[in-house]
Amino acid sequence: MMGVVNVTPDSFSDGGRWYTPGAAVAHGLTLLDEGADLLDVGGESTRPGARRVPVADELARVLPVVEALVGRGAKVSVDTTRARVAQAAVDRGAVLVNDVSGGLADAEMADVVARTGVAYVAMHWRGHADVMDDLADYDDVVTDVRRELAARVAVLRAAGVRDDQVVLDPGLGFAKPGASNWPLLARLPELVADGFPVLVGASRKRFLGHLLEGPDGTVAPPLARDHATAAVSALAAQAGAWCLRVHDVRPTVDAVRVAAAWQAARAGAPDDDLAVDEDAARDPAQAVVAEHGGAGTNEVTPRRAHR
Ligand code: PMM
Repeated sequence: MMGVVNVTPDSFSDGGRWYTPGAAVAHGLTLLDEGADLLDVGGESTRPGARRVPVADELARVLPVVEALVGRGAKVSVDTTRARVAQAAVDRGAVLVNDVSGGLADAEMADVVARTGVAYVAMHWRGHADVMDDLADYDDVVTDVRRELAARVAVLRAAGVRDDQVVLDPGLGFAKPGASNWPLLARLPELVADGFPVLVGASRKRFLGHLLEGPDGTVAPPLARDHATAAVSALAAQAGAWCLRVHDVRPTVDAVRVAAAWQAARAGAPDDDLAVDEDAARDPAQAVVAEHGGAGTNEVTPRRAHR
């Protein structure tokens, strides 16, 4: 389970709430208490239409929070499309680089990932937030996303990144208008079958707001999408997702435990196992993160969690 710590004034989901370093760190610690295995610290909003943040501002937002959370024993990932920010965060103990551009925004990113050896999330992306709504033409969204992610993997391999560093993400909501997100979820096993751990970031996204529209057609606001997020997360876990990126951690932890218990019962596990096997009943990322190194080590091995 990856808990989101947005150090931004303008994210669609929680913009401004954790903008000071103190508030961001306190929020991260709360998410850990609620069951997050990893904290994803980001300093640039990717909401549709958002303008780019200067690199100096992104560094100033993210680095103190990464450093403080690593110092408190957290496993930290950095949500950035910039190689320079990724490198600086890894230097301060981040164990994963979460790049919503899959390396397309910064040609140096693959080299940083290869050199540092950290885990790397390559998300499906077609362009920055200010233009992505115009880049949403697909023949078949699932096939196209898988093909474009495979192209990113080829670039990573050519730069020397090992396969066991790589996690793939279908990029829900990124150049994906409302309805096109559902096939990506319903056909998640196809992406899982491509052989890399898969991260799903459905949390509070607009397609859930549309699903939960009121009778007068009002789109449900981001903070009213957490129950739907938990439901999607449970289904995604059951479909083979390795990691779920969420804002409100507790409901999703519970929902994923339900999915894991259900799956274990279907596989014929004895009742006792269902009652006591905490690791199995949580997201598999928990077990992986727990078994690798202490805070400040760069050891998260995505491939180990793959099922
Ligand atoms: N979504 C957002 C930001 N970062 N990272 C990954 N890997 N996958 C996502 O779906 C994703 C992401 C947008 O949500 P936010 O602005 O509330 O963080």
